Amino acid sequence: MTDRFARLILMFNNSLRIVAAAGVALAIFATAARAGSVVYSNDFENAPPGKEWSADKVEVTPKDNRHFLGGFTTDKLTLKLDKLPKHKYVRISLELFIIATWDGNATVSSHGARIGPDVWRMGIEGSHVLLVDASFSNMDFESRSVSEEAMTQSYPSVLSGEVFPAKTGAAERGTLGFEWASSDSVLRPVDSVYKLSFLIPHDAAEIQFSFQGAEGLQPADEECWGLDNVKVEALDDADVMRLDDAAMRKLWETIGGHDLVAETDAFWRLAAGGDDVARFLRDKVKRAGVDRKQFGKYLLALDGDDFQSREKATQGLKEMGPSIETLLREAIDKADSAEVKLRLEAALKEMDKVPPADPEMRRRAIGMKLLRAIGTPEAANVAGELSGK
Ligand SMILES: [Ca+2]
Ligand SMILES: [Ca+2]
Repeated sequence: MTDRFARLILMFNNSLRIVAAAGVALAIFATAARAGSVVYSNDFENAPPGKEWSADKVEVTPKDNRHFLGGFTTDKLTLKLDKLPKHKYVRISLELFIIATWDGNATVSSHGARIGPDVWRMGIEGSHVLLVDASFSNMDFESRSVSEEAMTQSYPSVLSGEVFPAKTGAAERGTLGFEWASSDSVLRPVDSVYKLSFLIPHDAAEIQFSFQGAEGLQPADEECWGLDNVKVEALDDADVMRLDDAAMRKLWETIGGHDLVAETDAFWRLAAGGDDVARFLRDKVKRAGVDRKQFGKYLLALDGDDFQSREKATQGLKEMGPSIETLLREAIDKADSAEVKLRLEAALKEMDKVPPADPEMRRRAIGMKLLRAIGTPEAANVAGELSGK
């Protein structure tokens, strides 16, 4: 947190027992009547985490004694499940506890100390697409020691670097009993709970999820996270509603709408739709007007003898903007030289840092990310076509 002298005070209050709001869970994925098979579930109240988890640390919330797996900071936690029954999809649902003074999009404090961005990631081993890669902030109040940036986060957007108010998309705010006294000595609740659920095309007998806090998390300030109510289901075609054209259209309209949580849900529902969705996106995502000749020139210059020209070409690529993203990724895969690869990656990173402000370009960026998340050869074809190939 920005104020070095601020203390996190953990309040333990048994007398306030708040009944967990039932039915808050979002109806995220439409499933047919037949229930899928739950292959793992744990609320950590009675059953300790088993060897499927890489860590077995369980803590209790100050309010309501809720047991959860955690708290972790920058440690990488994994959940490995094997001998799954025959399936076509896996769905993982969980609650993410964001605890203490997470600083969201802030980078440095007024004293110049690194305090963020406070990022949390979730992914599947062997997959290049992260299910969550976002910053989180618990600073949903004004205080002299909290900067404006620290009051913003990128969650729930699927694009990193976006700016939304602290705790956007949280299912619970300040319900766990963690409190923080800022320099004005006012105690404020600093916790939030996010309900996450992802449907993933998957058919192997084994799956491993990874969860990790990153970047600016400050363990000394108790900034940590935990998981609760983790459930994994192995599903078949019959459990998952196939997206017809009307359904795809409706979901695509949600992208770029006013409801950010709905947007992210729509993204992952579409991502599970595979080639049908890839083909659907071919006519929906705006085609980029990419100057391929110029791109090719810069690419060549990156490998040149002259340092200045290499610098200029890198800058030129950055200035071509997000429409060259697919070409950049392709070039990174093909690059033989380590320096060229590094320079291309730097250009790509620059684009990720500042998502497009223009609504149509933002929608395009999400569409392109969607194609990467689908990850099939057909999706790669469509991504190539949309990149002026
Ligand atoms: Ca629990
Ligand atoms: Ca921090």
